[in-house]
Amino acid sequence: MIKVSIIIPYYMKNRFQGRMSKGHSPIGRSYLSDCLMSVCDQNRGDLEVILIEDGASEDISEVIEEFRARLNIRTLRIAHAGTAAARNAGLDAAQGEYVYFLDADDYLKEGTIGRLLDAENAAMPDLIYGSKERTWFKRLSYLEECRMRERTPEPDDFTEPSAYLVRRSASVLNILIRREFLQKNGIRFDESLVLYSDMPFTAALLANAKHTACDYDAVYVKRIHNDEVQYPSLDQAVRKDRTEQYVRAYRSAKEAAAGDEVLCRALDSGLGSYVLKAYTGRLHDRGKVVFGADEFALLREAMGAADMAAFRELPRMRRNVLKAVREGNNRKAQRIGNIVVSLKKRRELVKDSKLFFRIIDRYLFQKLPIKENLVFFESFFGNSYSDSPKYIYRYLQEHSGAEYQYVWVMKNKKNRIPGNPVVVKPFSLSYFYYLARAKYWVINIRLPKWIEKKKGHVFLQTWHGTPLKKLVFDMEDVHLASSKSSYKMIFYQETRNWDYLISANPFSTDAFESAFLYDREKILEIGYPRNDCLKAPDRDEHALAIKQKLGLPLDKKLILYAPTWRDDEYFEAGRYKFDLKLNLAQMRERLGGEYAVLLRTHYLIAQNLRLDGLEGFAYNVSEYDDISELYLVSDLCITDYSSVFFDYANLRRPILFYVYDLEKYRDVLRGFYIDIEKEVPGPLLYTTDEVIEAIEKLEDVNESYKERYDRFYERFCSLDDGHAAERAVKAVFGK
Ligand code: C2G
Repeated sequence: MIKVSIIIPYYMKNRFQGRMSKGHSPIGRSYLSDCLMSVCDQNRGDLEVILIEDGASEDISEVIEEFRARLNIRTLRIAHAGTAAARNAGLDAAQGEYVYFLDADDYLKEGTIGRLLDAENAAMPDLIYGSKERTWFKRLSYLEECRMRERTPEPDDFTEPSAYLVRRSASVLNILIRREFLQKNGIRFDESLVLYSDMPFTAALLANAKHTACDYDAVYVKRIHNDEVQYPSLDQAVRKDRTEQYVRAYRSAKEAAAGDEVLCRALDSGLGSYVLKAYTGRLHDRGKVVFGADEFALLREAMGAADMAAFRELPRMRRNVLKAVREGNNRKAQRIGNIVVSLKKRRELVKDSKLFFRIIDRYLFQKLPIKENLVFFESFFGNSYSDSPKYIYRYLQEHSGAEYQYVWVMKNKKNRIPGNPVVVKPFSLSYFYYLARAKYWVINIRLPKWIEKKKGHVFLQTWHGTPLKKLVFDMEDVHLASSKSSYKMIFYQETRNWDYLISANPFSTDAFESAFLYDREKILEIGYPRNDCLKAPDRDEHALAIKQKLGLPLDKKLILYAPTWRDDEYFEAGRYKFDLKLNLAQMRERLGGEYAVLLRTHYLIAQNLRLDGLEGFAYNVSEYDDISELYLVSDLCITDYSSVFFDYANLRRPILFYVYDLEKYRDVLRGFYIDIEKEVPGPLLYTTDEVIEAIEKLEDVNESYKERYDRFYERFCSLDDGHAAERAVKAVFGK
């Protein structure tokens, strides 16, 4: 006998048709896999899955086939008509004693259905509900995270179904609903609602249910979409009819509630939140609600029927917004709403010292004409004079020196840059001034989203590495310290400002196209200017001079250890932690006679690693400007997932991969573009011992990786011939 029919509507479509990220299977399919896997995890033989495929959706037959053997699964394909229609089709097909709605982009915690069923009692409840958690992450990461943390305690109103269920957005998710009860009361979804169809449905459930039961530990996991550009969720989608749909759903929910006091109040409180979002919140900011006279009239009418007692707990200003809407005074509502927003903004801005300069920039600098011969350079947030911007600058200086004026961003202004450019501190007044006036921007990292680029500016984005780790739109989950919700959207807007993007090889061109959703035509596939010095005829003399400048031993071989950063280990946005796992003391013991180590942390690492007791063996070169010069001085390189090895391979010197956290980094944090186990030009090592052994037997390592190295070199390094800066300058400056 089928106890529960799980109804899963599936509709996913990449809004960027034809520009599907290449790095992994389309997001919808991996969401669905997680969803179905979580149903398998329920470990019950009395479930049926009814999957309703929207006809306009991406093909998911492969995923379904994968699960056929493990799940009792039926599929229905319907015309594109929205979630309500799909769920009704599921209801018609269901055979279970209970029905249960699950969205294809969400998943269940282990044992959720079992727990809900355990709550069933002699009173034969019509509804049995559990709780919901929200996450940004795929199932495996979420489950891992659950093991590490305590759950938030049960809210006071959890056992009051009307109050609790409507407060959590009147959603039908995570409720076992007795099928007979639905049929007897003729409860179905209103198919004319594309958005908010849950609200009247849930209201009808609550108004008609005689008995309910619940279990807080039966958890439904709602996955928040991080890609509003390609895969916005219904909540994130921009829709003209949002308010009309909301008000209609609210009205019919009120009707269904049929005077049930708690239910009506919960619905009114939801209406209040919607109105406040429109006047003071994010929906308003991001244009998700189209908000004109028609919308106002609808909200006014709805508010007119609401019970003001539902808003008693709100702060006074917000209550006044609602009152003004109710009185039909839109201007007043907007005025108060704007005050609420500006107070909120002011609190944020007080903390932001750059604000004053930004205002001057907008009203003064932006109005000044662009200077045709001014070139603005920035590398790694002003941390260094380095990377491709440095080599492009040098080339320009040498070949067209007097024709241009140059500006460099440097955090430490004492750092001397050859050629005496103007040096500005990041986000200082002069930074804004020169950025606004310079025609050319040559930059290797992202700029803050509020930087204004005018017509006439030419932005050469050099980027900073051939990607091993997946980037932006190819990342399924975003684990960064910065905002997970807007990361992809902001990145997308930002990349629209890049007029040119440098790529070191055809592989990077493909990756950048999918990762940045960037137009191939604008990519300069010319090799990396930063690698010019690795192919320069005087590179050995140059290396010797650097060794002397840095006081490095001339009689030892030098090992460069240059790991990358971890997305989920941070103090705050832009300041990451690093846990040194390579045991340098042990290395000194066994290798100290022949070798010394240069430790180079990534530019996002905010910790200064101490090397006490390792003097004469380990040197911290993290502050040194240009890692390309460190490549030149070193005899071998150890890295992990950093793009460093793509560049280092230009020297054809040995590379070792110390990847103690490979599984987590690859499978949870980022994902890779290439198969690290098969394609990188050196061995993967997991302990300091293994690293030491590989160094002791370096000849053998070189021998066994020779062929792979050759293939790798051919694929990733063949454009780097020492003249990439020249090609960049010709393409952008026409020189
Ligand atoms: N880098 C460095 N020191 C390190 C690691 C990196 O100076 N210990 C520099 C190198 O020039 C490297 C660049 O920073 O190529 C980018 O570093 P990655 O470790 O690859 O990481 P990330 O900054 O996330 O960039 O397409 C490349 C990706 O964007 C990766």
